[in-house]
Amino acid sequence: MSTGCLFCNIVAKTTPAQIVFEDDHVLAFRDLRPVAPTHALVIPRKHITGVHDATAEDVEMLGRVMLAARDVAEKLGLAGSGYRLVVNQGANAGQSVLHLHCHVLGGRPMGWPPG
Ligand code: DGP
Repeated sequence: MSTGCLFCNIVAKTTPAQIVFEDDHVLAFRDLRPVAPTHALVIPRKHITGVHDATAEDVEMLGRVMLAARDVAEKLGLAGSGYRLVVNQGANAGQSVLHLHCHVLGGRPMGWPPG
């Protein structure tokens, strides 16, 4: 828990969110500003600012985030059509919330390279 962290507050449920999945390690909820017909975020309960701050101790947590993202995509009906998982790191990637999160995006075709 990091004081003042928006996503820690969602984990603590002091800030409301539309939760779509949770277990002992991760939480998934709808993005407040969706950029695709389906847009959810998967976060670890543990506070870590981003993937660049992960260490070897975080290997299991990172795997859990990825598998939860897969499960969320399945639950939200994206498995058949496909989906994109995105982890933004730092300013050039547009990371705006400094608590590691994986975007689950789907419901429309997506271009490559990303903008
Ligand atoms: P990023 O730009 O990768 O740091 O993504 C942060 C995302 O978090 C962005 O898509 C909007 C979303 N977001 C910001 N504030 C809130 C909030 O209070 N609730 C929810 N559900 N999503 C939020």
